Amino acid sequence: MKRILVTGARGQIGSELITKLRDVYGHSNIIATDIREAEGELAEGPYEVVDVTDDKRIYEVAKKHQVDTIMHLAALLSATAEKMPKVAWDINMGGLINTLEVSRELNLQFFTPSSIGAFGPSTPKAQTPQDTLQRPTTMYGVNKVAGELLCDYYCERYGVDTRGVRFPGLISYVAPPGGGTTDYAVEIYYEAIKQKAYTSYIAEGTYMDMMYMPDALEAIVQLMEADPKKLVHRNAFNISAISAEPMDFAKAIQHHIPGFQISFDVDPVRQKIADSWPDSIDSSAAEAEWGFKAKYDINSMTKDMLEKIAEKLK
Ligand code: AKB
Repeated sequence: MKRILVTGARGQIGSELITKLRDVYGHSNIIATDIREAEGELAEGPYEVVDVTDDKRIYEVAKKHQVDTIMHLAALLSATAEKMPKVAWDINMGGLINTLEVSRELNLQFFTPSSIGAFGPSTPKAQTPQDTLQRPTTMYGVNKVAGELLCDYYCERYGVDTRGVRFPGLISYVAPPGGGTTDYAVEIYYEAIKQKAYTSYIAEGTYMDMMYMPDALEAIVQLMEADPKKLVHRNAFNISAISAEPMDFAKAIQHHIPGFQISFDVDPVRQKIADSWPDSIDSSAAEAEWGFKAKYDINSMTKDMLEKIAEKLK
């Protein structure tokens, strides 16, 4: 049975990952941590306030709770990182090396997500291969590529069992994403319910990979449980479910809300980031090495998102 310390527990992934891990491994075995105080369901289990730039605090909490795994989620996303590149470097790289060091010292298994942001304009755009050119042009992308390499380094050099995935834009209804380029694909569902209309900051025809949160959470658990002998890659696996542009979301929503209208007011900063990312990525290495398979497509995800958000906003 695992005992897992999760950083960034109040973020978009963390708030749902904690619930999933508590279901799989038992309530008391999941130590949620975040720079903010606990709120809602998170407060019902073990919880510690941890700033990931404070290496001593991470060590103290990991040791106190005798964890055997760290899932390190705390990070600034792409659009925020573009606004504050130096802060992004300090949090994203500082947090990563601190959690890797604690994993080395305490001999822990380690997971951290990379992203489609680890690719850049010179990367092949369609069905981006697992192993390919990675020359991103954003601070977030620079952090993600450096992070992938650092995780491989800790595995090779110190034998830390590091594993990761390159997440596409994640779509969920529990906690909002913050500061990402793909956030429009979450906002569109809330505005569909509230206003029957959405103004997209990403231009029509801009394809990016997306995934529904339940598939993302299942992928984390599956990868961490995978037989290490079968892993050729580690940091980080391409995983994908949906390649879509804003009109694809609009059409899927119109199926349930026929009067839904989409318009465009493009944000040049986030559009530039989106244009530098792949249109779709190839997940065949993840499928072959640990059995990754997404369950949700854009239609099944849209149905569930609209039902859940309507319920939430009642
Ligand atoms: C972002 O848009 O920054 C994230 C990501 C794709 O990593 N959602």
